[in-house]
Amino acid sequence: AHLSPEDIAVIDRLRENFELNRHTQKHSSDALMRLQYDSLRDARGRAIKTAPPPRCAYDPTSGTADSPVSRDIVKQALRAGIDFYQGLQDDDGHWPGDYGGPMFLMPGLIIALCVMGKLDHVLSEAHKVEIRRYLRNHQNEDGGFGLHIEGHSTMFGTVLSYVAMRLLGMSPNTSNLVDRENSLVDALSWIRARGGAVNVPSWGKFYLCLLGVYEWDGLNPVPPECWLLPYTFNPLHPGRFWCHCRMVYLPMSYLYGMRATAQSTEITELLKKELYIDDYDCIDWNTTRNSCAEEDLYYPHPWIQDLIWSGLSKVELSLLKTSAGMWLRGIACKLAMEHIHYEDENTRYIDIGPVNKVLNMLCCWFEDPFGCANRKHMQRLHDYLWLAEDGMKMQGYNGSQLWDCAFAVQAITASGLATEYTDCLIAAHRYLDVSQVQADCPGELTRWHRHISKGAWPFSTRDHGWPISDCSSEGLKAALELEGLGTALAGPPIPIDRLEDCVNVVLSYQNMETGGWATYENTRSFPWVEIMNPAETFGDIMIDYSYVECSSASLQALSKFRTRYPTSPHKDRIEKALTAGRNFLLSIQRADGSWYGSWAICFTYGTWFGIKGLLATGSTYETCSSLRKAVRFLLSKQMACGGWGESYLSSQKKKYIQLEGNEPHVVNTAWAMLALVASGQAKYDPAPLHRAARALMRMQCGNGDWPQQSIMGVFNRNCMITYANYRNIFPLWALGDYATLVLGVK
Ligand code: LAN
Repeated sequence: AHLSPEDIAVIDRLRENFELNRHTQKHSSDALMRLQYDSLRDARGRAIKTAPPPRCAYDPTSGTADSPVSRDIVKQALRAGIDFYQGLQDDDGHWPGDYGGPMFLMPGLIIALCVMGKLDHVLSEAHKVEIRRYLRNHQNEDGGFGLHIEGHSTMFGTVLSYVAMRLLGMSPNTSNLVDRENSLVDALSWIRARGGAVNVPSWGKFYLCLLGVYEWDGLNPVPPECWLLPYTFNPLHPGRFWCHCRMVYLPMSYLYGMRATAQSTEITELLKKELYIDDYDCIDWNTTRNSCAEEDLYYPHPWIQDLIWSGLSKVELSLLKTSAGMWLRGIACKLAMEHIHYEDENTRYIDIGPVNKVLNMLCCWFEDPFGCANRKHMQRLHDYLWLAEDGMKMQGYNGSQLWDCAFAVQAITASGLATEYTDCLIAAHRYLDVSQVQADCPGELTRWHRHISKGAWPFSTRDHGWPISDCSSEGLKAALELEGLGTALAGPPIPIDRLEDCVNVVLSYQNMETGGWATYENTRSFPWVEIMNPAETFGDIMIDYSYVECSSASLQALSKFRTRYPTSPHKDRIEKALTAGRNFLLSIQRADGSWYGSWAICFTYGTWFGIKGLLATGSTYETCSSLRKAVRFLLSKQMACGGWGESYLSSQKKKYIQLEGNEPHVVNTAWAMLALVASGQAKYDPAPLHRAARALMRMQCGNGDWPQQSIMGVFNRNCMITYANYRNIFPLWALGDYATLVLGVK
C-alpha cells in the first residue's frame, strides 16, 4: 500500500534482474519482502534507511514488565523465528546475506574495468542500472557520499562515487529522469566546495592515478623495493604487516612501480576539468601528496611520516634516473608479481578481500592483457557482487557464509528445538564440513609470509581459504555442538583428527607476548609501526593486533573441546593457553568493566566476548569481580524499554554512544542478553532479562523475521559493514538461552 508507481517499477526491474546472481541470492521472495519496507523513498527519491515499525507477532506485554515471560510465548517466538530463517537457507546449507556497507569498493571496480577497457564486457546494462540505483540511494542530503552507507559525506566517497557514475554514463549536463541528473551536480558542488579532488585521501588519489585523472607525482611513494628488504630484524618488512594491509599495498606497489595508467579518453579529459578547481595542467602535484579533506581525516599522518615520504620520494625520483635504479625496479616488480600470483592461485582468484581482488586483477592485466590469469580473475568477479533492495553493490568480502552458518547453528541448537529442525541442521553441518580448510598453502610458507591453514575455517568459503582464528573457533564450537546432538539429529560428525587439526591451528594463533589472539596470523611487529599508516581514513591497520573477539572465541572453543575430549593429546597446551588468554582478557578490560569490540558495534559486542571468554577460563559470577563489573556495565546501558541500542559512532569515538532517537537495536539487545544470561547474574535479579526478552519479542515481525536496523559491523575503527543475518541469528540465540537458562524450559 505504501508503494509508489516508481517503487513498483523498481520491484519489477529487480524481479527481472534477480537472475543476475542467482547462485548467491536464491531467495528472491525474501528480498522482495524485505524490499517492501527497506526501499521506501523520500520525496527526492532517496531510500529511507530505517524500516517502519514492524508488526508484532505475539503479545509479549502480558504480565508486568519485570515478570518472567510465559514459556509458551517464548517458544512460539522461537519457532516463528526459526521457521522464517530456515526458509532463507541455501541448498548447500549456508545462509546468503548482504555483506555490503563500504562505499569505495564498487567505484574501485568500475575504475579498474575502465582501465582494462572491459566495463561493457563484464557489466550488462542491467548491472549498470542497478549499480547507478545503488549509488544514488546512498547519496547524502548534502550531495556527498560517505565512506560507508550510513556515514557523513567524505571526499573519498564522493569523488569515487562521482567518477563511477560518470564512467557508468551519467552526465551532469544532460537531463535524465531515470538517473536523476542532479545527483551529479550536487556531488560535484560538494567536491568543489572543498577544494576539489586534490583533497581526496591517498587511496582515492591512487585510483584516480590509475584512471589517468591524477598525477603519480601527487602520490606518496609505494615502492615495490620494500619486498626486497630482509625480513629478519626488520619491523617494517611488509611480511610483518596485517595481511589485509600487506595484500592491498602489494598490488599497489606494483602498479605504482610501473606508473600503470589508463589511456586518455573523452571522459577522462572531462573528469580532469570537472574534479579540480585549478587548471589540471597547472597543478603542482608534489604539493598535494598529503592534502586531505578534514571530513576524511580519521588518522591524520604524524609529521614524521610526512617527512619520511618527502625524503623517500626524492630518493626514488633520483634513483629512477639511473640504470641501476631501473634494474632494481624491474627485479622488485617481478617479485611483487610472484606474490600476487601466489595469492591469486591460493584463493582461486577470489583474493583475500575486495580491494586486492580488483588491484590484483589489474596487475595481471598490465603484466599480460591476454594471459589466462585475466580470464580466471573475470570468472571470480561476480562472487563480490550482490543485488539487494538498494541496488547492486560490491561486498566487503566474498560473503560471510561460514561465519553466519557457525553462529546460526549455535543459535538454533540453543533454542532446544533441534529435533524440529533436523533438515536445517544437517544441511548446515554439511556446509561446515565442506568449508574446513584441509591443507596448508603450497610451498615454503615463510617465503610467502603465510600462517598454517590445515584444520582452520575461513570467514566465507573454502575456495577463499584464508584461515582466521575466530572463524576457526566458531566453526569448531558449532561442529562440537552438532556432534553432541548425534548423527540422527545433525548428520555425520566431522572426524576427530580434523577437529584436532583445528585445535592445533587455534593454539598456533596465540601470541606468546600478550596471551591474546589476532585475526589471520600472529602479531609480527610492534604497535609503533602504526605511525607509518598511510591511509588517512582507517585506524590500526598496520599489524595484526590481539583482539577481545578473537581471543575469547579461541578460549571458548578450546575449553569446549577440552570438556568434550578431556584426554586429547592437546590437553596440556590447552591448559596453558587458557591461563595466558585469561590474563590477556583481564589486561584489556576497560575501567568501566567493558571491552571495546573491533569488528561489530561495539561495547555490547566486545563485552559479550569478554564475559564469555572469562567464563570459558573458569570465572563465575560469584568468584570473579571483573565479571561482575562487566555485568554492571551492561546493566547500566539497558534502556527503559528493556533493550540496548548502540551507535556505530561508539567504534569511531571509542566511547559508548547510544543510538539516535534512543531506539533499541535487536542485535545489541541480543548480545547484551547473551552475555547476561551466561554470566549467571539472573540468579540474583532476573528482571532485566525479562525486560530484555520482552523488548526482543516486541520487535519481532509478524512473519518471524526481525527488522533490519542500523549497521552493525565495522573494520579499521572507521568503516561500517552490513551483517544482514545478524538480525535473525542473535535474537534467536538470546531468546533460546533465555528460555533454557533463565526460564528453565527443556
Ligand atoms: C572482516 C570480516 C570478518 C572479521 C571477523 C572474523 C568477524 C573478526 O572477528 C576478525 C576480522 C575479520 C576477519 C575481518 C577483518 C577485516 C575485513 C576483512 C572484514 C571486516 C571484512 C572486510 C574487511 C576488509 C579489510 C575490507 C577491505 C577493505 C580494505 C580497507 C582493505
